[in-house]
Amino acid sequence: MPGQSPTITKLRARGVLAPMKRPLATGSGSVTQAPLALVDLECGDGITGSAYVFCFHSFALAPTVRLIQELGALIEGEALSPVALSDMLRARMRLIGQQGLTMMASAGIDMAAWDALAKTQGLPLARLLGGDLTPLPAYNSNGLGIIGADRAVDEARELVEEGFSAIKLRLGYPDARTDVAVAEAVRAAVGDDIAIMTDYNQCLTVPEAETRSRMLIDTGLEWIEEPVRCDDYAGCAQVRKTALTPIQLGENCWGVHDMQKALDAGAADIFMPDACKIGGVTGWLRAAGLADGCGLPLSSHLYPEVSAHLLAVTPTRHWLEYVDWAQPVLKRTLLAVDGHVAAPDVPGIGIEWDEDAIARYAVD
Ligand code: SMN
Ligand code: MG
Repeated sequence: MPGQSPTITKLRARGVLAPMKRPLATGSGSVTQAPLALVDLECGDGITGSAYVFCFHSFALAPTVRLIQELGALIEGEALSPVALSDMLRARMRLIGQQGLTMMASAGIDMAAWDALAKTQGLPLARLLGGDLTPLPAYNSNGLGIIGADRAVDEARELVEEGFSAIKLRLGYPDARTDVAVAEAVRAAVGDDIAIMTDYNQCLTVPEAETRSRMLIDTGLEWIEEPVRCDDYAGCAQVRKTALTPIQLGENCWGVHDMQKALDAGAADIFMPDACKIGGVTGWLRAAGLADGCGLPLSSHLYPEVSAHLLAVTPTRHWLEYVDWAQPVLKRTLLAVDGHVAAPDVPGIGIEWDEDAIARYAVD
């Protein structure tokens, strides 16, 4: 009926362990397979909203899938109104707190709900939100882990050849001199026109981070990401005082409330929320408002499929992080053209499951 939201009839979740073309060794552990919780939200009239949650560790996959399934009891029969649903789940989770798996499960549902809503209007999510499908500057964040200078040089060249003019190098070797040597080798291999982001994945102490950021200054890095523990906002602010390279933070902020605390502490020059940890599409839109308020450049973390839509409506948009980790279970490929990625011109986010692949990588 015109003016009425469809009703959510069924929430489904299942887990896959997808193979990664390039496993990733970071300063805080390795990712060799992509544990993905796949979410499907059925809303009647043949509309199903789909999204995935990247669970980081295989041990977190089954609990996340189970948690999403359990939340079905709270949302089945409700109207497909993503903001209202998201606020309802937050209120229902006040006693346990919306962090970790509770936030990831809620955000997975939120992304699937927005996908379904956009499909009911026959619009790409970016257009539903009032934006367009503009190509966004993207960096190739696949691979380039802690693999030594020789392999990093080869991989950096391959990543650029995939159509990108920006890549991300993971650092955090046992000694500072190796960090510098690897960064210099990669810079020499790709040349000065390629942007090189770096990521420490929280593995340094504050004094080490201050030293290493100084030692890396001549490599011309785009940013230094998560140099110290992600919730040590005061420590991060300290590093930022002495670093001449922008400090990037945000992938481990749980919701806009964490983001606000990080900003209040002066912890970052630039910010990169994770579409899931920030609270799905609803959380991202609130983060984009915060960033706009203080002129903070916003990049995305993982989830390139939905982030391409979200950055399209982010006034201070900066870089899209491109990873192909969900690609094995998706029918549509997000393509990079001249270092840019655009959201596809199809209804919703554009996530279409490859059911044969899902059957192959399914875990119970
Ligand atoms: C990262 C993300 C997810 C798993 C491992 C490493 C990394 C990034 O911090 O920002 O891409
Ligand atoms: Mg990171």
